[in-house]
Amino acid sequence: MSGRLSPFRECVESAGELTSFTMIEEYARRLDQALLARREIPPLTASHGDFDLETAYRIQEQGVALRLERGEKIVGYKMGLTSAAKRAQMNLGSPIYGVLTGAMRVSGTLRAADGIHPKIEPEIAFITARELRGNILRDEALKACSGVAPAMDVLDSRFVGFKLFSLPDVVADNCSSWRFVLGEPKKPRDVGGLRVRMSVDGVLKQEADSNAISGHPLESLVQLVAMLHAHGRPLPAGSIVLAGAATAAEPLRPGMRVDLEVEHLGALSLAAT
Ligand code: OOG
Ligand code: MG
Repeated sequence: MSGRLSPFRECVESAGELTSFTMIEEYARRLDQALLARREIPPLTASHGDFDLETAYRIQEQGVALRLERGEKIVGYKMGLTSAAKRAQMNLGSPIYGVLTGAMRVSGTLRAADGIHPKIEPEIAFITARELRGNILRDEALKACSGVAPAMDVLDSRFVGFKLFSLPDVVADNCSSWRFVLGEPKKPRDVGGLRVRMSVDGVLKQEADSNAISGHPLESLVQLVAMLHAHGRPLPAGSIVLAGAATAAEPLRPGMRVDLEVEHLGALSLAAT
């Protein structure tokens, strides 16, 4: 190690708050270019040093702004690392959120080769009918929903090997969001204690109780609303919210068919070409 900082880091460290905005824009641009070029990059904290979670959410927001400039629209949010299985798989510690845009939504089929190293995981989604903000109870959260549905989160990390990144890295990378699939919404009901089963090519690969998601999937919605509130934002009416994976994720490769079944909520399939 020469001990020399990169020219970029030197510039960031030399000029305080003003350049920290430049840093946020620069990191967001790098992640966006990696997404568009389907090219993995080293974790930001590995190449340029640590930054905190608040900075990470600002990088995420800036990255979403780049998508909105391309005409994408925000349709909701996803929670991540809400289950012990996911936290163990990624070796990362606490719930985080990312933004979903309409361009991320797919149904039926998906070209896995359009991603870098995609993975798929079983989730439960809420569709909200009323704005939610602040500190709310689970009952209030459920009453504000127009539907609940099985869903699959199709992740893709912009970071090398989909591993060895920190919590701020993954938050900056919009929580590895890439695509998502939403099942037919059902009338709101208690989504606690439901069997969740995900099969790949007809073989059961992941199975859990829905309460593996933060003790109860509704808790995840409650936590999202509180986290958005801490950033001065409500959860708008009409949002799609993915509660976070109930199990570890499976690699998604061309030719695979993935089936999800959530007890009482129905089934959902995705074929990767
Ligand atoms: C982070 C995203 C986590 C979930 O449901 O836990 C997530 C990752 O696994 O790279 O979407
Ligand atoms: Mg997920």
